[in-house]
Amino acid sequence: MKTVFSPLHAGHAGTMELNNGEIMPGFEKPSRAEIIRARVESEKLGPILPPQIHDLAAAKRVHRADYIDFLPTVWPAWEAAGRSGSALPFTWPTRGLRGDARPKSLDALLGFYSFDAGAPFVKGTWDAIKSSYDVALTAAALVKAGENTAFALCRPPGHHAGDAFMGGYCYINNAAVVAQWYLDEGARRVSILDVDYHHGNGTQQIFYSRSDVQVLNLHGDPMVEYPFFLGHADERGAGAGEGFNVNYPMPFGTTWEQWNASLEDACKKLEAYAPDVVVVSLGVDTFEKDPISRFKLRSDDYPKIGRRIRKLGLPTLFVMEGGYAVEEIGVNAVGVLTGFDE
Ligand code: 6XA
Ligand code: ZN
Repeated sequence: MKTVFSPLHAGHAGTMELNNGEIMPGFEKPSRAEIIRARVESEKLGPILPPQIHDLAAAKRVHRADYIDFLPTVWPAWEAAGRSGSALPFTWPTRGLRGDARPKSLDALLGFYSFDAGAPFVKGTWDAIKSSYDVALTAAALVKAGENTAFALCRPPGHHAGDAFMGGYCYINNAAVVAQWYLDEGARRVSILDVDYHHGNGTQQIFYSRSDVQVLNLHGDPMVEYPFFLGHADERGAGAGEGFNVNYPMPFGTTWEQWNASLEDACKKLEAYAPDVVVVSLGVDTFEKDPISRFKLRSDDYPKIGRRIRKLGLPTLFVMEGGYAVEEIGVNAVGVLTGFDE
C-alpha cells in the first residue's frame, strides 16, 4: 500500500487547547503523524510519496467558497493585529443569534466559521491544512488510477469540518473532499466509513441530504461524548438522503465485541449500497489507552478492522483522522493497514 505524506503538517504546532477546564498543550500534535510515518517505514507498508499540489476547487465542492477563502487569511490577520499565541474564537452564533450576517472583525469571523474553540491557527496552520488536503487528493488519485488501496496520512484531520465551519482539530474535511472528487471523476456512489472514536459531524452534515454518498459512523454516544450535538441513531439522512446516513453511537467502555458488531452491521449496509469506492475515516482514538477517549479497543483489534474492510472487495482509500495515544498510534493505525494488505 502506498502512503502519501507531507512534512508541512509539522508547522501546525505549539497550539494549546481547553480540556477539562485547563489550558494545556494540544493533544493533536505533530508527533502523531511522524510516529505513524515511522511505523509505515518500519513495517515496510510500501513507498511514501509526497503530495501533488492542487488548487482549492475540490475543497469548494464540499465547503462554502467564503469559508475556504477565509482560512488562509486567519494567521496573517491575527499577526497584523499584533497578536501571538493561537488564533481562536471565543463567541459563536448559537440559537437566538444571527448566523446569516457575516461579520467583519476577525474574532467574530472565527466564531462565525466554527462550532468550538478546538481548531487553533498558528503561523504554519494554513500550509498544514493545505498539505493535508493535497495528501488526501493525491492518495485518492492513486486508487482512481487502479491501486486497490492507498493511505492518506493527513494531518490536520478533517471529519468535524462541515460545509462552512471548523472545529475539533479539523478545517478542511479531507474525506468529504475525496468522496466528492470521486463522484466528479465518474464514480456513481461512494461510501464513507468513519471508524474514529468521535462522530464525524462535518461529514454527516455535508452529505446529509444526498443519496450518492453513504455515510456510516461508529462513535461514542453524543449524549455523553464530543461533539455532543450530532451523531444520534435517529439521524438517518433527509430528503433524497433518507436512509443514507447511519450512526452507531456506543457507550463508554465499549470493547471489541460490541464495536465489531457495529462494524459488521455497517459493512452489511455498505455492501448493500454497492459503492464504487470506500473512503475510510481512520481514527484510532478508540484505543483503550487513548487519553481523551473512552472505548477499549486493543492493539491487536486494529488489524481485524483492516481485514474486515478488505473483505468488502472494493477500492479503498484510508484517510487519517484522530488518535492521541502517541506511543501506540503508529502500531494501531498501521495495524489497520497491514490487516487490509495481508
Ligand atoms: C475536544 C475533542 C476533540 C476530538 C477530536 C477528534 N476536546 N475527533 O479526535 O475525531
Ligand atoms: Zn476522534
